[in-house]
Amino acid sequence: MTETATTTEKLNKFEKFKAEKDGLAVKDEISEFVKIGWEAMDENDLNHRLKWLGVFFRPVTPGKFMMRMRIPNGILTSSQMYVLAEVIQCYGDDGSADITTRQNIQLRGINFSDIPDIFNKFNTVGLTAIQSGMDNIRNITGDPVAGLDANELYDTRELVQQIQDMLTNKGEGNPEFTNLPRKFNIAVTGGKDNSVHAEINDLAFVPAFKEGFGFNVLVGGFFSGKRCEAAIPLNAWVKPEEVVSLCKAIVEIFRDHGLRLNRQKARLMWLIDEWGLEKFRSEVEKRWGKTFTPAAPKDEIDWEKRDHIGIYPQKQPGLNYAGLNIPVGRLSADDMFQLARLGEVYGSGEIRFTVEQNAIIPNIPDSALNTFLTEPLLNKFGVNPGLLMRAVVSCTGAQFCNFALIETKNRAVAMSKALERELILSKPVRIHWTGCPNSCGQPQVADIGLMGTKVRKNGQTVEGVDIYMGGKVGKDAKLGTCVQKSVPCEDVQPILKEILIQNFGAKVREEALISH
Ligand code: SRM
Ligand code: SF4
Repeated sequence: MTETATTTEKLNKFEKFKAEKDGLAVKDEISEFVKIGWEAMDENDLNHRLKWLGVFFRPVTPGKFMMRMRIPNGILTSSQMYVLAEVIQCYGDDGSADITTRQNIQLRGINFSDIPDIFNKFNTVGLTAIQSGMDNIRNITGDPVAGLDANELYDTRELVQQIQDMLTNKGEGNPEFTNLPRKFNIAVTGGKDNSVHAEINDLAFVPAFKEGFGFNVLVGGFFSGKRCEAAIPLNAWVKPEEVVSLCKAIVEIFRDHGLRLNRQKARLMWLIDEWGLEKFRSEVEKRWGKTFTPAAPKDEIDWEKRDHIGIYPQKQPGLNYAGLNIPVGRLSADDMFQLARLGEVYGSGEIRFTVEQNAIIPNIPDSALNTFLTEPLLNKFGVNPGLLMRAVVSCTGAQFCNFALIETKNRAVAMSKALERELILSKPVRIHWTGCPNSCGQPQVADIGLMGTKVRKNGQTVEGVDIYMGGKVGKDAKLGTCVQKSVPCEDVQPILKEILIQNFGAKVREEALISH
């Protein structure tokens, strides 16, 4: 138990239920819960503690649960993908999956009584969903083309796996980290284009040379309904072999000293504010047991961010990776079987995900490319999509999320298609939709971000958005800001059209002009 929590009498309700019973305790109780049924469960077990197992009760679809996996570095084998597809296939139209903005997969439509069996299936292929929600460390992101990219500086795969293994006790659950003050995000980037949005993580490692190759450390990045901050430099440079122990030290500091009184002020940056960066840095040094080497004066992020959509040669001669555009990350069981099959037949039995909610199939030989390109799945998930579709990102929204103020995913796809019909674009424009100020769809990193809100129109309350602009990713990443508030969703399309024309060089299609 933390200093902050024990020294106060006024624990918020989340701290109270965590103090009453450890989140991970539900691991041993799941068979009992299944026996009594979810309707009879204690409210905190159902709504909150199950998230320590990656199981989410969905008030919008009661009885149809969501499971959030952990997919370190966003990499799955085809066998793992088959298992995930089999899980949701049982639920007919209710079964679906989403690729998330953390290179991860969420499964939907899950019947509660099937959960123990599903965990057994996960075990057979080395999958885990442990500690993926609530006050735990989220999926650890890494470079999506790690080990494939001729220009990469560091292959992040093993390191990301090691961090996950340390924090989750190899996927079994780690009692040391079951009671953090709040969620915690970690990213490791190994390429020159910052493919993981390092700047919006609580802890991020970006490539930098000092005494050889290593990483500059960034801390405190986060989005919340109350406040959004880009991560700041810790003025520390570490060698790759020091990353795991430093992650441990920083997460321990957060666990033991993070602020817990007010849940809206509990992310790592609030502790850094309270202590000041110098004190935070020196407390981390003490916990780590080493003195920091000051940061390298410059990091190696000096490329524009790539979206990885298309066919690209790998550093291995004769091999290619294919980046498939999965609109807003939504997958059916059949799509997943097909992706797994494509990975197996054409590649090396591997599928990867990006933080833009797309998929990559690596290791396709030159000789197989032409046949690969004739696969029917590529008609749905193209390698050369329209310039808005290829970059659209959306959070879950009202279909499944009870925080949502608007429907997002269907709207995002429909509007991208409609705008592509009206406009000729010369470059991709990254439009991110998010259903509420929690910002899971990261509107602040987008060229154009749309954040769900409720607005008044003609005396009625209707779904609307606040519009963000100016987000810059990759080199010199910077967060966008709100430029227009409270636009009813039904009025958004013409406003986006105008923004695309004025700010992104779009031209109106002649056919569109004629049909007007
Ligand atoms: Fe998120 C809560 C979905 C990435 C900030 N997020 C939620 C919940 C769990 C709320 C709930 O219980 O319904 C959403 C689940 C809805 C559902 O059924 O899918 C949810 N968040 C998502 C996902 C699935 C959006 C997506 O469509 O991709 C992403 C899952 C990532 C993963 O695999 O773990 C997701 N969430 C993010 C990100 C983006 C990121 O990490 O880069 C953020 C902003 C960055 C950050 O956290 O600093 C984000 N989610 C939040 C917050 C605000 C956190 C805060 O400090 O206040 C909440 C609310 C909360 O935690 O209280 C939240
Ligand atoms: Fe739900 Fe809001 Fe997150 Fe969208 S941004 S998934 S609506 S919590």
